[in-house]
Amino acid sequence: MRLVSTKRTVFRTCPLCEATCGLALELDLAADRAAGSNHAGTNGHADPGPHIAAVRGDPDDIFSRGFICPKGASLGELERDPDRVRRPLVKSGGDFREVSWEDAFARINDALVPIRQKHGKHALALYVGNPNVHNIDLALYNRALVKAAGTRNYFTASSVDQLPKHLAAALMYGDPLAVAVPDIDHSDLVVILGANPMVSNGSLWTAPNLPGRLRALKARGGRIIVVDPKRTRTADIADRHLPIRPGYDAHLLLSVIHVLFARGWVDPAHLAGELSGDVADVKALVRDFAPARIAPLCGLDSADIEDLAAAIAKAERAAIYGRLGTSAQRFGTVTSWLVDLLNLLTGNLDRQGGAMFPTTAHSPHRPGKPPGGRGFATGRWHSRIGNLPEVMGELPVAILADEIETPGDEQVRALITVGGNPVLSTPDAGRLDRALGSLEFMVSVDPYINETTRHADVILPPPPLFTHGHYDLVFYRFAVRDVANYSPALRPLVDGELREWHIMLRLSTILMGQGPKVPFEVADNFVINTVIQREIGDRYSPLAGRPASELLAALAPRIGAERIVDFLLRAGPYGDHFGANPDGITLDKLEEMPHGIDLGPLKPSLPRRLLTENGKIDIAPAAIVADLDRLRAEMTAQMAAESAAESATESAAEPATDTGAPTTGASTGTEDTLLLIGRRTLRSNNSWMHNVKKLVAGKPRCTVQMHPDDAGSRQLSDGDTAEVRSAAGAITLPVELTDAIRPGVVSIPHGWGHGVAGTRMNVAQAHAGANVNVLTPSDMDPLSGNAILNGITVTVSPYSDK
Ligand SMILES: Nc1nc2c(c(=O)[nH]1)N[C@H]1C(S)=C(S)[C@@H](COP(=O)(O)OP(=O)(O)OC[C@H]3O[C@@H](n4cnc5c(=O)[nH]c(N)nc54)[C@H](O)[C@@H]3O)O[C@H]1N2
Ligand SMILES: Nc1nc2c(c(=O)[nH]1)N[C@H]1C(S)=C(S)[C@@H](COP(=O)(O)OP(=O)(O)OC[C@H]3O[C@@H](n4cnc5c(=O)[nH]c(N)nc54)[C@H](O)[C@@H]3O)O[C@H]1N2
Ligand SMILES: [Mo]
Repeated sequence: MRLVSTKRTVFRTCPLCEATCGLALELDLAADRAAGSNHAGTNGHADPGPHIAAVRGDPDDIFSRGFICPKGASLGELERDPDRVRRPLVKSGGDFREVSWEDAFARINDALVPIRQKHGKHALALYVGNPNVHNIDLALYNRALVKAAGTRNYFTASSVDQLPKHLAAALMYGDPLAVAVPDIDHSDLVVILGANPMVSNGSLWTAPNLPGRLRALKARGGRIIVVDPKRTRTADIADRHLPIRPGYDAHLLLSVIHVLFARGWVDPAHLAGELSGDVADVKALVRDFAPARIAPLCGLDSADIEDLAAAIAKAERAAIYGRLGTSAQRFGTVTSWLVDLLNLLTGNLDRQGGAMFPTTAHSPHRPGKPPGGRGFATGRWHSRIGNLPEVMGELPVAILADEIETPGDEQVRALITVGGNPVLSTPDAGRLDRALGSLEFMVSVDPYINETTRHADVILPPPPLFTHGHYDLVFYRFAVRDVANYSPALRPLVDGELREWHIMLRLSTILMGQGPKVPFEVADNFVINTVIQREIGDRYSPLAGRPASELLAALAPRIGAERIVDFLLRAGPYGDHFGANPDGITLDKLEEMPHGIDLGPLKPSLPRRLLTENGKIDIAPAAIVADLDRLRAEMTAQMAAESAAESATESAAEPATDTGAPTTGASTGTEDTLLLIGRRTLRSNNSWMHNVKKLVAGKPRCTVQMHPDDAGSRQLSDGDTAEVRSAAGAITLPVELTDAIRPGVVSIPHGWGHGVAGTRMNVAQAHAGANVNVLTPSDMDPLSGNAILNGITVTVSPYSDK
């Protein structure tokens, strides 16, 4: 670690989204000193620096080649934010007061230990949010906290996001992390369902400058097809846009597969010998899904479905990709399975230019291991409320409020949130907000006093960005090239700052009953030893049988998260294997390569990486096939209801209203209901970057977008205030007219609703917006437990406050 001494440029991988762009940060020490002597912010502390004077894309970054987005460009403002929490806060008499770390942890120990003694370990819940996967401290030490807590009530942002994708992968390949990504740089066709990578920069598809990569695909004669109820920026650059009715992607894909069978276009090619389950069984499953029958449900023409099938079948190399709009909806797991199935049945899975499974420099290296593993199971435990199965060790966050509010043994009475804002990001948010207010004790590890953390009794702030190293442990797993890039810490901690791995270990030892004073080294040595033992105990590891003490000595003097990263890299496929492969990667070597190292394009990896019990791909997992019954039942009911409605009105000339499906079941839609979907905007990152002035400047972005026809029939004009109401609640916000959205559908972004009392986010307060999750009922995809955030039945009407 070097101290900053002059004005200089440093290179750092952006930690904000999944694209892992390289940033060139210009640091200015003089400005640091000036800021330090001039003013302290609302948090009572000056920005501790180094001061980021300018942020540019790093043109030499081996992966992003200079690309940057508005979020990355505002990293300086974000770090300097005077509202940020910089010292531990404890609530007393309703107000937060700064305390020392010792006092904060003592308070937590005194409160949590008795609650768990009296009511058991399940009385404490954990909620872990999105930034945990963008941060080595949290990503690597989460496990210690979860184990120490031992609670079944473990919740994460995954159950409002991508759990269906993991579950489908787990059931097909035995591995929830076997997420296939479009090999965009070599594809001839990419079909994008329910994702808007031109704005989101891609998700479970790490490809910095995705806009540029999509354009390059077109420039070499490739095609893009987008399936989305809205003509998004991604749809704008596509060759074809199919404005599907929300929630009908599964139907569409079943129908596409129907066409493939009908036309004799099914050919798993190189994977034909790796399948468990009969392709003929899939054919039987899609028998009822002829385009003529399915297209009206999807709000499309049957020719659209035929054309889509033909485009995929005819393309030399195609990749089908589905994201949030196909995941956080009522058939999330079924749809995620169908996306992979379609890649598989057209020979596009695991081959160049198709959908491929990334390998990373830090993933376990197991040469010589035959395909197969232990398989995958859900439901190792169930929730107290609703008896819902655990999936990947977690329960659906949609039941958190219920677990807090429903009296009984093992009722949730205390909560720890780590880098999450569930009051804005999870369903039935109004209820959750009230429920958090009723907790006996709450701790938040977070840099803001926001809508969620204002309920905390203790807030523990992360230290500034520059005090910790960054390596993208999570998103390189989904990257379209094999890359490695490490950004070291730039300065040591100053008094009053604590690394988050320390915070996690402190909380862990408190929960293990060892009190708040166990030396960090002791707990940390335990963690690294667990990691080392797991590796050397695997007979296929390049480190099998090596003495732990030798490896530990070679990692010195690193400690904490960086030590674990070094270990994972050195044990990985390109690692130095602690001397056995002397030219291999170590963290020291990466530190000398500020623009990263490119380890090449994606390579086929099946059947080697399959972890199913029989080492084959389960093409039609039983649990998913069973859920198709729900889809069929709903479809039958809906078709009956729609044909009844049609013959009742006899009016074929009114296509503008979409009866849709209600919150989950079959249609009860009436003339004036609309279907609500979500969106992201370039200058926003979920809920937590709205306190940066330059990101919220300009026209309000938290609007309800609607088609002019839908607005007109409701006497609404552009800019009017509307009330949007659902079974769960109501919000008011401005109307934004756009013909980009499908009639019958409205779109509202999430992460807004900052106008509540008791927060400390002055800029966000002034650009409050409304909390869309007040409208989302706590319904979920039954297989994964993922919340249904898209396709919510709402009414929209003019609002008057009289
Ligand atoms: N600028 C910015 N970037 C971000 C984020 C951010 O907040 N801002 N958040 C990050 C996070 S946490 C994530 S998970 C990713 C998400 O990245 P994406 O998956 O690209 O997510 P969205 O941009 O929300 O796109 C979802 C799309 O699904 C469409 N949709 C809604 N319902 C349906 C449906 O039923 N069927 C179909 N086919 N489409 C539907 C919506 O219209 C929308 O265009 O973005 C990440 N990147
Ligand atoms: N209606 C609707 N709801 C949605 C979505 C949608 O499309 N529509 N999208 C969903 C998706 S994909 C996601 S991922 C979730 C996100 O849900 P959450 O993860 O609950 O929400 P975020 O807004 O990402 O909250 C991030 C929190 O972490 C804090 N934070 C930021 N950096 C750090 C750090 O370095 N350390 C710590 N300890 N804390 C930090 C921030 O202050 C903030 O409180 O929202 C979901 N909710
Ligand atoms: Mo997300």
